[in-house]
Amino acid sequence: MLCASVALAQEQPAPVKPDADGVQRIRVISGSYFFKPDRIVVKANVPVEILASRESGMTPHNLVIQAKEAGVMVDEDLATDPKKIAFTPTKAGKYPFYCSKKLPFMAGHREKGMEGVLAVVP
Ligand SMILES: [Cu+2]
Repeated sequence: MLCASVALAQEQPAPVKPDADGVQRIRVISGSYFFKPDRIVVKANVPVEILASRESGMTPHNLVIQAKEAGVMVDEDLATDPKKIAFTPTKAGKYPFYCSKKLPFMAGHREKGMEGVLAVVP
């Protein structure tokens, strides 16, 4: 029981602290082939702004979240200048985010590790 709760505590960091205007802001950096952080915890029904960018280089990356049930549909190409991605998740749950870029006959970026979890808590 103790072990289980310790494991759970490690797996579930505290939600992003909202700014004074009530928006949960988080900076996400992408690169070949990662997202940092790869785990984002936010509260449901509170506005979220992800400020997302990619490292310099030739490789294109994007940020995709397909969580229709939570009202979150994101598909944004990322640049070295941070891009603001705003949404308000309406339903608790764990939703994957990933990069959908892929060259023909190659493993996609998601398979190479460009994947994370958006955890929405009540
Ligand atoms: Cu990518």
